[in-house]
Amino acid sequence: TVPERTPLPFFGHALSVPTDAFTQYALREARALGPIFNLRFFGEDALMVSGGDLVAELCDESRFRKSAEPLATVREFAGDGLFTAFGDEPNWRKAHNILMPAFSFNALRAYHPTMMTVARRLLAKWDAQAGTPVEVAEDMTRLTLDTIGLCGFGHDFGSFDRGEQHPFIASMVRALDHAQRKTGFIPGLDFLYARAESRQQANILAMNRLADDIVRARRAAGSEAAGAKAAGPGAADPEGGDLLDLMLNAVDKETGEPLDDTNIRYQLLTFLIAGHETTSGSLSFALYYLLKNPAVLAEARAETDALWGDDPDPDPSYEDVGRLALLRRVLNESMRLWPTAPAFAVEPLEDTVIGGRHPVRKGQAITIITPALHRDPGWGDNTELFDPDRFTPENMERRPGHLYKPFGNGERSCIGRQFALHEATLLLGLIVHRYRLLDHEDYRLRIKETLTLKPDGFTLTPVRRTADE
Ligand code: MNH
Repeated sequence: TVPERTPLPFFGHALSVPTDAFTQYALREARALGPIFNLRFFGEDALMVSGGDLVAELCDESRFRKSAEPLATVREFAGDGLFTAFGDEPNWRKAHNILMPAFSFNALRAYHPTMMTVARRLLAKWDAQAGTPVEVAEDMTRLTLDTIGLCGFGHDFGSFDRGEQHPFIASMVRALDHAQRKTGFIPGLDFLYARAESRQQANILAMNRLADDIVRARRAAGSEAAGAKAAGPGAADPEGGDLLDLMLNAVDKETGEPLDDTNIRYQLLTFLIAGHETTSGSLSFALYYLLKNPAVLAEARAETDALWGDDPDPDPSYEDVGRLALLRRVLNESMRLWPTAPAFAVEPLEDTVIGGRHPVRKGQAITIITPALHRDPGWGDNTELFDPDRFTPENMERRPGHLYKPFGNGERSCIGRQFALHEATLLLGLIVHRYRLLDHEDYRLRIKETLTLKPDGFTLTPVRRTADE
């Protein structure tokens, strides 16, 4: 009863699904086949859901929980880390309990000065490029990687001092790319993929080496300073320590246990990747939409001018970021159109029926195609239009819940949400206050998929504002 294209024998739909553009394919199929459709990969069914009513059901945590099954290829390096842990793996709750304090209100406040330090690095780079094009996604990745490195781990990636991306990024991009492609590998033909698999092992080793270096440095500094804060200069220093302190030293109040060394490594990779990759993409899309919507850009600039006047080098307070209401709506609307973590999966706790007529089995993975959900008719006409006013308080109240899920759902939703929103809003504020943005190449949006989404090859030219602009 669930709509489905005619499948091939054995392959099912595997040959028509592009693994390097899965989200865009699923978005097209959702348009053609409707709010629920089925894909088959080598005999396995994969339900794809994007209708608001169905998603409202799937977000009921008394009936469904997160499925990490589609993340199997990411588990090869992130193991039972917070993001990839199965619903019933004990290390999920343990790590959740231990790491939550790093995302408290007070912790976020403590990160703010470090976020400013890194934002200034980006402004310095753009100033120095003086009216020449910048590669947006690359620079946003420099910013978000340095930010999570310093805030979470007291580790300075120094990404702005490098012409090339940091080697960690090179390994990570290849590892994510492989994880994405592997979902389309044909069972039984392992020999075809042997070389790619051995390269993947090398990528994982390289990432593990960095994680181990970071842990070793902190343990050494910790024993030297005997209890004193180990964080380096410019590092954030929330009460109770940063993420790494919590990973290494805190115990779970429920079990009385700390994290084990293997799990600590998984958490490091998890936070180094999840802590920057999606924020970088979201910032890039937000800049794209600001560039293409001059009226919104002008309004956003007026918002920053109201706070910082013509001070060429403002020092925004933590509270200022909360006052950038339009820029927050710009981010929200950018993440509606292109949620950079574009899917999540749930599984029924028991055999059940969804939408009143589709039976689903206990434990069966059901994937929610977020960008398709974000174009549900519940959003009104013309869902392709960029309109930040969809996120005014009045309009948000008027809309049914569960139509907007850029950060996933429930207890397995994004732990870094406030961190990301603060970091991104702050940077957008500083950028629109300081620069005119020139669309020198009349950029046409193309989406690059590496499990997460980014605008492909997007460049713009920032030019310092003068007093009367
Ligand atoms: Mn984040 C989970 C999107 C920023 C760390 N994140 C999720 C999920 C989505 C998501 C969607 C749920 C996935 C699922 O159900 O399978 N995250 C985002 C987006 C941004 C983001 C769109 C930025 C914009 N995330 C961040 C940042 C951090 C972070 C920043 C860390 C500092 N996210 C996580 C972790 C999880 C997660 C850890 C897993 C949480 C859990 O399962 O307990």
